[in-house]
Amino acid sequence: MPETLNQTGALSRTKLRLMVKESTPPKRNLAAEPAVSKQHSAREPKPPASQARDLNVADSRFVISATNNAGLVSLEAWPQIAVAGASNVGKSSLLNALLGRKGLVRTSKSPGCTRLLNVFGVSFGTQPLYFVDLPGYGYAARSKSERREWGESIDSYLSESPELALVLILIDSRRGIGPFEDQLIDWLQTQARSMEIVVTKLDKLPKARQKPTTAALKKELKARAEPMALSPIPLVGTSSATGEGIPNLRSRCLRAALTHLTTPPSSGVVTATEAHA
Ligand SMILES: Nc1nc2c(ncn2[C@@H]2O[C@H](COP(=O)(O)OP(=O)(O)OP(=O)(O)O)[C@@H](O)[C@H]2O)c(=O)[nH]1
Ligand SMILES: [Mg+2]
Repeated sequence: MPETLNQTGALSRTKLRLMVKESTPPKRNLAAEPAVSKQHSAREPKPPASQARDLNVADSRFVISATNNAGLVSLEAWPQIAVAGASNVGKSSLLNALLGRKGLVRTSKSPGCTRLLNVFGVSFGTQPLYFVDLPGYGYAARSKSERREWGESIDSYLSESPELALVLILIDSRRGIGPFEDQLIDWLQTQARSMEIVVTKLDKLPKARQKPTTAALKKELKARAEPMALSPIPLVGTSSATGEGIPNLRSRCLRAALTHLTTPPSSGVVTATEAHA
């Protein structure tokens, strides 16, 4: 049984629940939709070189807020990219940088700023896609039930959205991979979701520490993938303040989106052997 994410970072093995309140729109009938194509990044074809080089960012805008997956039924069937990470890690700032519009996504010095699934639309080149800013986990100043609800809404979204092409897992460059990221990576692996580790706030590290920090994280990801015969989760170092790594991350998001659109529907979960085929 897959692990359920929670807001405290503690490991739990409770069943995934979908928090559908009576007031929310009816849940999509996922059984009637094409099977989700879930792939590891190792199988992704490269986008056309011109798209990777000359990525034009257009039409950035806020689209909708929702408490869970059921609240996203009105969206177009465009690929979605989720932005997950601890409170204050820099999710909303990263989105502003990726979408090329300062102030589009609300950021704050105080943790717990983002409390809903906030969806933003953008075109990378000619490809429209959605970015989904997830509430930060680990923010203790809310009530226990509120934190549980957040965990459940993130669970439902990450496990059930057929359009979810990639999950960006943000890690503060000064902190590294903690227990929650560990749990999130393991759980997303059981869901066979494509992931990318995004190291944030690189500018806050002394220049001489930046490369060694990302290199050490890459080594850690390689070590964790090896026993499962999987390719390591890719990693990109970024700073929303200086723009470092942002064009690279955009083209990686586009690549994941195109792969999601072109990969024939599969039965869902990809085994370690399939991921290496
Ligand atoms: N120096 C620097 N500061 C950053 C960077 N990214 C984010 N910050 C700052 O970190 C704080 C938190 O950023 P947010 O983008 O609001 O973080 P968040 O993860 O969306 O936070 P929640 O919505 O509360 O979960 C803000 O004060 C940002 O200005 C960065 O790359 N460099
Ligand atoms: Mg935020």
